[in-house]
Amino acid sequence: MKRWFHAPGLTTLATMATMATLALVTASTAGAGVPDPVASYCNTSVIHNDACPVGSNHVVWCPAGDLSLISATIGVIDVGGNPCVNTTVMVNFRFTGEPTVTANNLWVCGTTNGMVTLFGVTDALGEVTFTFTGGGCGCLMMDFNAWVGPAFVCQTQAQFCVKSPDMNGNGTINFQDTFQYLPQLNAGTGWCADFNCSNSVNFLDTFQYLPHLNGAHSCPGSVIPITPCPPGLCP
Ligand SMILES: [Ca+2]
Ligand SMILES: [Ca+2]
Repeated sequence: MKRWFHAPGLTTLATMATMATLALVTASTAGAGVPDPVASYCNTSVIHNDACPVGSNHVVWCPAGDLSLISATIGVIDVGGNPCVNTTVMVNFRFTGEPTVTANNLWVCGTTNGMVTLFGVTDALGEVTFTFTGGGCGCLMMDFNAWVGPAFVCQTQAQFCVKSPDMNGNGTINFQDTFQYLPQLNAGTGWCADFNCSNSVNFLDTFQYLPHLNGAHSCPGSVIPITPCPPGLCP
């Protein structure tokens, strides 16, 4: 009779073991794909295609995108510590800033009043990167927040010191910009016209300027709202 009692007992143990295994599997996959706002990250950097010091926040950019770019990288990590791959991320970007010359503007391609919402899909590292270019000379402030569906991922902000052949920051390069370039060339100095970051303005900067003028480089976009930057942030 004991065997009859043992058999149901073993069956119960086996069932309990199976349930425990299921519980473990459920626990290890419960967080898969759910972004962890602590482990996830929002980073910014400059993709340098200019002679300004690498690692600085100085950016020589052109509306056509053929100079330096500002990049924003979002890394989506789930609560299990794994990258969320092939995941659609929505990012709300906001740009504000202060042109060096009060009468000018700052321009960010693809934005409206400094705002744009973009979508991207993460790669094998769980990362997605967006790049920006524009025009104008001055201090640019960028902030953004990222979401996967309704789940918050990360947010950050950064400041950059930008300058451009589009000196007046209206999104296109033409004679109006030349009128602003020439006085600084004649003076031999001026941060905004020093396109090769040599601390002087001369024919080398003119060589930098002319292809963008001759190509009438431009992009669709909008002037960004003028907001005072931290004192002393940019030259
Ligand atoms: Ca212009
Ligand atoms: Ca120079």
